[in-house]
Amino acid sequence: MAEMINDRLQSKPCMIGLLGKCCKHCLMGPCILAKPNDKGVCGANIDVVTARNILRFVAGGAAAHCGHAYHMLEYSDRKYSARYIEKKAPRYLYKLWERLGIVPKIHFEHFKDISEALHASTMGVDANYGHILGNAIKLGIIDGYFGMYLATELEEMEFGLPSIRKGIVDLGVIKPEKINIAVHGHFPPLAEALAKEVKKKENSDINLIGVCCTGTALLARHGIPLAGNFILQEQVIVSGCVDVLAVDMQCIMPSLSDLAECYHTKIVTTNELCRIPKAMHLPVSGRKSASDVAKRIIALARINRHNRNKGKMKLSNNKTEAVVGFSENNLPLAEWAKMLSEGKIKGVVAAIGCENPRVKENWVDFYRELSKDYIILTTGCIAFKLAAAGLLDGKRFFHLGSCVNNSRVAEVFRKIAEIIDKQITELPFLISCPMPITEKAIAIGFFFAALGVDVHFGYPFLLTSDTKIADFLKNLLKKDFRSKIFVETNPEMLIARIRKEGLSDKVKN
Ligand code: NFS
Repeated sequence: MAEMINDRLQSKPCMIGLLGKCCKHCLMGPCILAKPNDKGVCGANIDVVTARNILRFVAGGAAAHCGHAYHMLEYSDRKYSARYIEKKAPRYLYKLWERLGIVPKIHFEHFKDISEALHASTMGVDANYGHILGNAIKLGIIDGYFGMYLATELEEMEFGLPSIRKGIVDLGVIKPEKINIAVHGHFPPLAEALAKEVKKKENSDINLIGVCCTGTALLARHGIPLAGNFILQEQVIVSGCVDVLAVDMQCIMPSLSDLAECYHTKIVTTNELCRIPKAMHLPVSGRKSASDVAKRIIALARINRHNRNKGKMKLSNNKTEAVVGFSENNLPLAEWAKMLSEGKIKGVVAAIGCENPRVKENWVDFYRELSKDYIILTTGCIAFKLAAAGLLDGKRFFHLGSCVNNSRVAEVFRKIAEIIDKQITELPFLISCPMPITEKAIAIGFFFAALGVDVHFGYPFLLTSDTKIADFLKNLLKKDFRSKIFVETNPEMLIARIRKEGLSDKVKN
């Protein structure tokens, strides 16, 4: 029997690495800088090492989101304006970023910025931690516009806008009497082609279900059931009833193919970047191949269904209804702006990001409590968790889609600020990412901080280290962006703090 995520959690995280005090960018190391005055063999001190680690984290996240947008551009053969950021960003912020020299300027040059970040943070290049952190904010802006905004926009052009509807989430959407095909990852072209196929009468024996962000995109656009988020991906196989699991890219556990060996599920990889040993590879490049691969996957699932092992089925009854499909285009923003001005709501909080299995605190209750005074927007894997808890009623909680759809959260903030005629930073908005896992989640945080929004992380990472970095970043953000990135791992402490201080006096902190 293959190990599962709970077994693997027995391997404890390295506390030195977690706090960014390990430098492994050259082979004189890895150097451990455990005490404040320790230096690496090259002489880099703890602040430089931590700052470089942060920059590399943000670069990794930006590379993933920009890669997503880039693959969408290739897929749909579209172009975008060389002045994309200038067109999308609020004017006053664009001017600020320009003054600080952190606007990526040239068409497609953002890929160069990402590789330059790796360059700058390698051994023997940028040794000024302040400059390194400025670079991290620049990559946050790149992540936001050339990653999340562009990917969302291209997906909407290609596959349509989401619409408000009821959907079903959780593992109980797997139907033993049907042929089950699951799609998992982040890049939706194949999943969209499958969604088209399963609408045909001759495919009424197929139950298409989603996992992670590819699944979230299908849920918002078509109401296709979402079986699970990141931490449930292995459980999808353990059901014993999923005949094909087609994966595209990002957040796909390499363990899936080992696990599938113990079950009948066929794993199919569909993106050139993402290969998994023992999986079948059927690459999707353009519209025609997406449709061809979708048909092949259906045929494969029909044959493979006969290989199910009845003795190994483990079905779940968990199923919850959730209202999904919100965006800046269909939310009552004028009404919210009025409620905010009149004090009828205290602010807007976006619960975003992953569900980290190392985090044991109850963040669901935190948002439940917060929703009494605040509107809660949500995206990504945490949105699944809130949906499974029955909170996504479309009244106080609003599901805005996958993680690249955090551009919609940014648009909601931008538009409300425009209606009230204030800057984003003057309003009680908060990005809350209680259980980050990936570099993408950190990059998203840097993007929102550059927009002037406070950003909460609920898991200790590089920023909690006792170096000068946390303070420097705090002051830099406070001075220029009037925002902060902070870590609070205890939901009760955070709720008490928000109750006491609210969100609008953040600028003074
Ligand atoms: Ni977001 Fe989507 Fe989930 Fe985290 Fe991964 S699926 S892009 S990174 S784990 S929320």
